Amino acid sequence: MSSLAGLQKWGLQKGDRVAFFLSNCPEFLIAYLAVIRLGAIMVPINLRYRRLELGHILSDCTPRLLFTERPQLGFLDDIGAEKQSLEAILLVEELAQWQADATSLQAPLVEANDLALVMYTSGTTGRSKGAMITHNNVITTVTGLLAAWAWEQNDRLLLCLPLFHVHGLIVGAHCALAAGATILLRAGFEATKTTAELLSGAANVFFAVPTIYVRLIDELRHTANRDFAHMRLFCSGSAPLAPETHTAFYELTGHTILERYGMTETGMNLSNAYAGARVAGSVGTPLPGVSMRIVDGKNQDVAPGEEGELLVCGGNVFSGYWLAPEKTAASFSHDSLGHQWFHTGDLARQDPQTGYVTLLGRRHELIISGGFNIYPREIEELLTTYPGVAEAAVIGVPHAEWGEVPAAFLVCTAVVDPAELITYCKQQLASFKVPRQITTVDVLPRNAMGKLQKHLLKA
Ligand code: MCA
Ligand code: AMP
Repeated sequence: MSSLAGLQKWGLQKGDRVAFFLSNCPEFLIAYLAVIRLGAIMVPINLRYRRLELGHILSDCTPRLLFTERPQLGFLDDIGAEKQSLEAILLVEELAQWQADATSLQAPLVEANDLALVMYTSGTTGRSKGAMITHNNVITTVTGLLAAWAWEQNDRLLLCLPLFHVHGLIVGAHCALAAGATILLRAGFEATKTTAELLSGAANVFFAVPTIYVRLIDELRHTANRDFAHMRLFCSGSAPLAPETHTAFYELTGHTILERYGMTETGMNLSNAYAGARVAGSVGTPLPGVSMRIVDGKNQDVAPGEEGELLVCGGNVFSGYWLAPEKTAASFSHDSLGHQWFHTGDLARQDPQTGYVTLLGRRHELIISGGFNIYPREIEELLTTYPGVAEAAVIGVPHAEWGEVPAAFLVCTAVVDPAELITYCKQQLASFKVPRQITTVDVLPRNAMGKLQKHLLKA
């Protein structure tokens, strides 16, 4: 009996979308692999998403099937017409009923450029965009990482990151599966439990976002046993790892975190060396199969050592945004040889001597909180739908644990109770996007053209 045959018997076809709104569990991976083996497209959804985000994703990618678990059903009840494409909801608790005799299976030919995933990533326009990720994109990232990080069959990865993002799913699960290694899959990160498990010797590889390292360091400061001699690799990514975190972790554990840099649209791009230098504050050099350039505002390569926007090209780069050809076109440029370069929006500088790249910030207004992306525009649009809020501006403010958190500045035409406004936001949006600070101002700073000057709010 197999889930693959069960999904085919149900009628799942090549190109169909299947949304996953599910916690980490082995069934997540089993069903995901079945879906993509049938040539269908998996659409993972962040479990913290609420009405606005869920409604947008489901109406945009029109899945036939949704894979979820009982505790999430209430959040789906909040959504109306946006989920009308769904023909069935498959509950993880009932997966056994979806099995069929494997001898009936006739898996279609799935080719390198077929889509495996549409992953929604925060959008500059307030609505998130579905990044179309092909099988070849996944394979390129996985092949690069297997070589670069010396994956072995007897590796044991402790995986606490959510499977609904590239970091947990592709960098974590896919690499471990491709190496034939073991995955110790956990529902999430819990400082005390995860520390104990890392110390137990059960795992030898660990991937995390900087917030998790900050919490591990906190925990280790109160732990007598800090023997991590069995660990082969600690990696960090998804947000900038503060050099202080890098140093503190080394001092406590004797391990130097290997930092790497990627994006939903591109998989993994650059990495510090496994065997060579792991430089605090740097994301290293391009992974195998990835080419990079750093360009100025006119799309010309900057002089060595100068700052510019990082562009990437390679088999890892996605094939565009779902149903959004204009947004796709705006994200790429072509060089004189006809190569397509993806504009990451990340500002970078490359050390002319070592080739190591340092990320310096972002061209767009992206806020990264604990490894989750937040685009201010989405929050601003919601805030101005609240009675009495005439204008809203959201910026990221530094935060020791989360890296950054959103803060809102409002121009109001009536008295607005901040607590009620926060409750309103929480009903519609993932709670990590809800502003941590709300400040009422008479006017928002704008330049002569009327453009909002967010740097003045930061100041
Ligand atoms: C949870 N909360 C957060 C965050 N996570 N607030 C701000 N930022 C966050 N990231 C809030 C919840 O909304 C909740 O608030 C409260 O904290 C407790 O929630 P809980 O679920 O218990 O939090 P947690 O389990 O402690 O989660 C912290 C975490 C998690 C483990 C750091 O955020 C996490 O797993 N982050 C990793 C994300 C990731 O994998 N990113 C990769 C994407 P309230 O009580 O108000 O409801 S980027 C990517 O894939 C690219 C390709 C790359 O480069 O890797
Ligand atoms: P996402 O679209 O969620 O995949 O987030 C991608 C963004 O996360 C990148 O464009 C970077 O801005 C940021 N990012 C990922 N890894 C790192 C890193 N090691 N250091 C700094 N920023 C990072």
